[in-house]
Amino acid sequence: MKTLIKGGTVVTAIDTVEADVLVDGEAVVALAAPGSHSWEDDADKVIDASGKLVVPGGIDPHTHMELPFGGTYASDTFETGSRAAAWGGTTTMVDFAVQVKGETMMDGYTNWMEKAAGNCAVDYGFHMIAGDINESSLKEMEQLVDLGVTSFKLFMAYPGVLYSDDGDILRAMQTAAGLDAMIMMHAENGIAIDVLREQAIARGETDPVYHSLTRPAITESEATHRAIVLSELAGVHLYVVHMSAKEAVAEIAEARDRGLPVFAETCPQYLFLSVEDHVSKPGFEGAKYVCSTPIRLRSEGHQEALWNGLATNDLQVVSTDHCPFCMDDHPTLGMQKKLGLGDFTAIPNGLPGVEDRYQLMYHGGVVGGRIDVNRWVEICSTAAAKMFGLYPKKGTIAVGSDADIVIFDPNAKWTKSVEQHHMFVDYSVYEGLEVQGKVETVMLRGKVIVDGDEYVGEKGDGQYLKRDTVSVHH
Ligand code: DUC
Ligand code: ZN
Ligand code: ZN
Repeated sequence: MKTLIKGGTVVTAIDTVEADVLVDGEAVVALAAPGSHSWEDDADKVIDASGKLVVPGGIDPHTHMELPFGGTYASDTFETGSRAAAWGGTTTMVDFAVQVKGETMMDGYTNWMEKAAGNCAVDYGFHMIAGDINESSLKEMEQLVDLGVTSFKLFMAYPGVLYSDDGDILRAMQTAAGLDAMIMMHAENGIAIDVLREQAIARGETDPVYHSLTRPAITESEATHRAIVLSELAGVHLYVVHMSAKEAVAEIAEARDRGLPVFAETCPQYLFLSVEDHVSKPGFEGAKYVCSTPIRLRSEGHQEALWNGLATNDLQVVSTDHCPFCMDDHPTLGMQKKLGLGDFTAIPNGLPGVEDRYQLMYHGGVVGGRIDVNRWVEICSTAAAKMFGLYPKKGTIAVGSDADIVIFDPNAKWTKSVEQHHMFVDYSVYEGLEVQGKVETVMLRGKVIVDGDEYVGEKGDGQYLKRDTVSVHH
C-alpha cells in the first residue's frame, strides 16, 4: 500500500519544507520537492495536504489509562483513551505500569500488558512505577529493561501509597544507572504536604482549592532539588515529570547548566489553568482541576516561567499526565471526583488531556507567539522519542521512520468542549476555549486512523513498543 501526501508543508523539529511525502507500507520511503516525481501514478491513495502542515505523530510520554487511584480508577480505558489520543494527533503513548506494594514489578508489567494488548488505537510503551523498592524488585529492573521498559518512576509524594524514601530512591537510581535506564520523578515533598493537608482539614478548609494551596511551590522545588542531588550521587539520567512551579524549573535549569543529565516536562494544564480562574470556582467545580503537582496561582508567575522554560529548553517535553475521573457518577465505577465532596483530600487526583495536547500547544505556543512550529513538534514529539528510546522510528518524518503522520490545518478556528471531545469523561478543563489549528488526518504506520472528524481505525491497531535504553546527552 503506497500513500502520497502531496503539497503540504513538512515540519520536523529541525526543518520546515514544502515537500511531497511517499509512504510505503508502514514507513516513510521518500520526500521530494512538490510535484518533482510522478509518485501519484502508482500510489494507492493520494492525500492533498495543500495549505496544511505535515507533522510527526504526537508522542505523549505520560498517561494513566485505568489507573487505580483513591478507591477508583481513571475513567479512560486503553481502548477509549488511546482512541482519544489518535483523534488528538498522538500516535504513541507511554503509560505507567504500576508495581503496588507487596507485588513484583513483573506483576505490574503483566497487568498493564493485559489491559493494553489488543485494545490500543495507537502504539504504546510502558514506564514502570516502582512502588515497592526492595532487594528482589531492584533485581527485576534488568528484566524490565530487556522487555523494553527502560524508565522507572518514583514518587516523593503520596506517603504510604507509592512513596519512596531517599534511601530507596538512591538504591533505585544506582540500579538504573547501571542499566542505562531513566529515572522519572514525581517531585513533591509528600511528607510535608500531608502535614499541611491535615492542618487545613482541621481548620475546616475542605474545598477543592485547598488541594492546590496545601501543595505550595516550595514543596515541589525542594523535592526537585533533592531528586537532582540524589541523581548526581547515583550518576543516573533524571527526568522530572509534570513540573508546575517556577522555582522547580529554576532547579532544573541550574542542574542542566552544571552539565548534569537532568530533564523535565510540563503539561498543558499548568500552562493554561490557574487557581484564580479554575480551581477556586464556586461550589465543587474546582474538583475538575485537582491534580498533582497542582494547578498553581497565576499571580505567582508560574505560567510565564513554564512557557519560557519550553522556549529556552530548560523544559524539553510536554506530556499530559492524562488521568481522568468523572465529575458525576461514572457508568460502572460510580462516584469519582465527588468522593471528595466535603473533603478535598479524598478527590481523586488527575484530569483529562490526552486528546488536547498537540493542538493546544500549537494554539498557545505557535499562535501565541511563544515558540515556532519546529519547537512545537520537538516538545510534542521528537524530544520524547529521543528521551525514551524511540527515535528515529518515532518522532520525525524521515526516510525509514514509521509513517506516523498528522496533517494539521493551521488556520481552522473552533471552540473546545466536552461535546466535541472523545475522552471518556464528562467534562473538559478547556470548556469554551476558542482555539486555532486542528488535527485533520492521522496516520499510524501508514494506515489512516482519523479522517476529519471520523475515527476510521480498528481496535488493536496499536502495537507494543520495546524501547531502547537512554542515549540522550543534551
Ligand atoms: N498525579 C495526578 O494528578 N494523577 C495521577 C498521579 C499523579 O501523580
Ligand atoms: Zn506524578
Ligand atoms: Zn502521572
